Amino acid sequence: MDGPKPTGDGTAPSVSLQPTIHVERDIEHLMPPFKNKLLFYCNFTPDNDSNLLYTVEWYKGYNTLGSLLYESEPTKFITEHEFKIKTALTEDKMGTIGIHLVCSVMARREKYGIPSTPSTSESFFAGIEVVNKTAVHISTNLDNPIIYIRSTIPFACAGEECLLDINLFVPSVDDCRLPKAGVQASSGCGVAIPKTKWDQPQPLTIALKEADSSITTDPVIMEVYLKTIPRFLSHKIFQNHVLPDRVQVHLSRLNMAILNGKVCHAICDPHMQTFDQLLYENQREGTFVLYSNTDYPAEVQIETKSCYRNNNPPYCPCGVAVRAGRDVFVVNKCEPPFEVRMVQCLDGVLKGKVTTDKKSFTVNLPTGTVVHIDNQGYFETYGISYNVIIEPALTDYGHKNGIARTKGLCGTFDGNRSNDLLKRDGLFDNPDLVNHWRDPSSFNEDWR
Ligand SMILES: [Ca+2]
Repeated sequence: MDGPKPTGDGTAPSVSLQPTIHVERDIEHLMPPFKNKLLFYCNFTPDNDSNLLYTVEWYKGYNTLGSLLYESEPTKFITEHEFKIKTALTEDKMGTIGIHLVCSVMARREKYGIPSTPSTSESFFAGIEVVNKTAVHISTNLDNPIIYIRSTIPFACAGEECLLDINLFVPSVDDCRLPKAGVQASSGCGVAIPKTKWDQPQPLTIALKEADSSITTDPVIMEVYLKTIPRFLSHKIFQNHVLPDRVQVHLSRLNMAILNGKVCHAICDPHMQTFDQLLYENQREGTFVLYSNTDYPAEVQIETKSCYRNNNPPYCPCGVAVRAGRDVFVVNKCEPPFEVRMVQCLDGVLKGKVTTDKKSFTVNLPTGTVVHIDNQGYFETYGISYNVIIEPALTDYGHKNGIARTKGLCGTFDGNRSNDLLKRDGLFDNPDLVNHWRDPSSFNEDWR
């Protein structure tokens, strides 16, 4: 027979409520004293029996129930709004952000009746978290790593555009072991969360603070913390808060080893070698891009001529132009008038960086790359031939934003020989078809 179920019959209700935690910001108070607060609701669908009384308990805890933060009075579920207000966990009872919360609901038939088995929510992290929690790796040759910071709770501050600033810091508890190099946010001090986009992950790029020359062990592992700004008066629970997630950063200089013995060369009569030591030939006349750094404005061009000026092989490099910024150093011994000079010196970055020894030249680029222009003299009747040898630096290695740091006849310097014959259009010649006596099909022409 239908009708109201009896209450107070001494039995516990049998309910399964599957509560979930939701958070809201109370009405914003934008004038002092700011009474902004967060409200956490334990949402569930009530049982068909509208006479049941529910007790909502709030715990601090992750997977297990920790300390009790708040326990509501046994409350009837009459309207959802009223019930939520009466059973909500408020910010003042939470004490701090950056904790996990669990809510638990029990039902009774009367105020002092026997409670049902508690229905417990999944834990909810109430705070600001690092989304990608795995260690990040920094070296001079890798793209700077990005971590994402996300708030799971809204905050109050004046203006639609207002932000909550979170700063990156390295604790100085053990200065002796910390590398001087260190890390920093690539722009500003950290990351800012916009009020209106509080639940959207915000990227934070971590960069080396300075050159890694002071890092002597490999790798150095350090922990970096994130902390909200010291004063956030409009919503104080957000101020001076250290995020529980730490970011482990691995600083590495292991890449010094990758430079060992790696040179690119064009030696008479141009026998070519890329940085990754692919050998090929360039038996043709013209001006070619030998080396270009895609990250810094540095480039080396060579001019080749038939060594005996008879339009037949062999061909010899007889001219070299080295550009860094807007400075250009030129050696031209291909055709008279011969010249060796700084044709342009607008930035002064090559000033004092060209040394001469017995008609040979060494150019030190700001990138650390060294260009040797060695006089071979074999064909002096017709001009002078040079062996051009480039010693790469760490700034030449690898890729940045998906783009190889070097291009040109020296190839892409990344330890992978198979991608060395990269052309301007992004296509490759087949490295398997070239060797120390055979030209690639179109690679050389492409860098003319
Ligand atoms: Ca390569």
